[in-house]
Amino acid sequence: MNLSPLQKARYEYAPKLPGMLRNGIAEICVKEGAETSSVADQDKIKALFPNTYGKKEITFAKGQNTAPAKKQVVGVILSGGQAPGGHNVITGLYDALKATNSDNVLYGFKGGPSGLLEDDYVIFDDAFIDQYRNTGGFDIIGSGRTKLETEAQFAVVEEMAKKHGLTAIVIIGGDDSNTNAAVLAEYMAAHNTGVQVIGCPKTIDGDLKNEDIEASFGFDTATKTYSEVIGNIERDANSAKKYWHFVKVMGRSASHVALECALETQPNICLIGEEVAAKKMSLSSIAGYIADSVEKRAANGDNFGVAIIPEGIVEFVPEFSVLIAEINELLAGSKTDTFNALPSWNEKYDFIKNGLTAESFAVFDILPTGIQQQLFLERDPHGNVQVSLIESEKLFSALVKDELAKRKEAGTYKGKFNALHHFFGYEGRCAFPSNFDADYCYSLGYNAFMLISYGYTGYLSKVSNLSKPADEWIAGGMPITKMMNMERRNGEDKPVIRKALVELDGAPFKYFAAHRDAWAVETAFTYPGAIQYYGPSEVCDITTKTLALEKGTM
Ligand code: FBP
Repeated sequence: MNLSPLQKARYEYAPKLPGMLRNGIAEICVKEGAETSSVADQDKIKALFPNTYGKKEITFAKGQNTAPAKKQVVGVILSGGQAPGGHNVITGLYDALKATNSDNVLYGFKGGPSGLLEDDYVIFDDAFIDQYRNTGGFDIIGSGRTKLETEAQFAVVEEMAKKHGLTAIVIIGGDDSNTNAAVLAEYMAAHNTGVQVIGCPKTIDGDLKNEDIEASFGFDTATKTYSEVIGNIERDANSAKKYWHFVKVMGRSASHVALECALETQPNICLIGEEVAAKKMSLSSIAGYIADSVEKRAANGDNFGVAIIPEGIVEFVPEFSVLIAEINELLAGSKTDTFNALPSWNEKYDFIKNGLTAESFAVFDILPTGIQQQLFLERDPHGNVQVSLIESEKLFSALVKDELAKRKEAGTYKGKFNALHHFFGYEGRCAFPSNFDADYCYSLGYNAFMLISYGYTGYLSKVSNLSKPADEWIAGGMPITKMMNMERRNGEDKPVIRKALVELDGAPFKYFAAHRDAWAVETAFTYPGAIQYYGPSEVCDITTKTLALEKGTM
């Protein structure tokens, strides 16, 4: 295999563990804390998880290892979207497992949860693992979005576990996958299988976080990657002084990624979906807000700027959500065929006009034709509009252009507006993990094995105190049921881990809100540059601004 110099160097990088895990396996003891209860709906969650509810919070410490000697055969899966550092969770898990007993075995089930259902796996050895140390991507075993959630699937997993003699399963995933890990743990306990289930918190979106989980892995690297490129674009904008750049960044629903990139790069505009929903903003009021910045900057002779748009924004705009719901209804069942049979866009347009309420049609009608067509042509297998495919960066720049045309006519705006569009998503999901993510992920995996060897199940691997240097990090575990509440999903009440949206009274948003009016008018760009892997710690080991603000260290 041809290796880049950085790839070679990263193979040699020794990830930093929390201090209490550094003395070797023989000197890791466990301290049990208080019993836990779920964040809400305690009686209902307790009834659904009779075997795994209410367990104790645990932390590891330096001291004699008292875990029972037992050969461990562990299966691991990667679930959902890629996030930098996933390989290190697996290498950390492998190293702890082999350091405990060289006869222990680690299976990697391929392609996500489906690998476990279809018995598609590899057995890791040193040579295999060493090729993936400190590298980005999930290509070590692949990932997938199959949901592991039905009794029938659990029964298949039980069979697989029996077949391979699995003692534990580690699920590396986001809020949904870890919710399902908790349900699987309960199933395994209820059926006396002896198979433990441990989760690890992953997602670049940053929306798996709560009072116990300070950050999901991958968020640090992905946001640093996007911020590097946004900073480069800002510098280009400030050099050429002729374009407004509309940059969409990933984040399926929550706007944490956009907010962190804004804190890193100080753009003129950053929309936050959660604020849009709270203020019930309309598409035209958002366009007006951006146009105000364009107009003020133009008055200063600055016909350029940068606006960050979160991927999930449109679902937070109340009138847009109503429009989507009406379109889904309008095309339900056989009505899709009727619509598709109409020969021209003009006829389709009339069909839409007759089918929508006047309010929703008014919203539809201000959309650029390309977006209107996208809403009707690109649908998911259930016939629903695929909101994630909507090019919201183009949508908002078009709406701003229209608004500026009106202002030009009214004589208030005299500038030039040339927009360019970007979408940064996949570019950041498989970057070489930053030192933070390399260390954090390796620690999560190592720690997951410690939870297994001490016999815990239904726990999330927890590494906290993350705004401090790694030797001060605290390793332990938290019962997943503690993070759960009941929510209505697909017409049913379900126990789920609550998705963490941007908190409008949280420190990161407040910091942004306190500065954005100045950023909207001035050119206050900051240029974070590329992730640094080697060099002074204050350059290489910095955490996200979101974490620093949440922890009060910035
Ligand atoms: P996870 O929640 O599984 O971590 O994935 C998040 C994400 O990266 C989103 O930001 C994005 O909307 C989505 O995945 C894209 O999914 P896909 O890889 O299936 O296109």
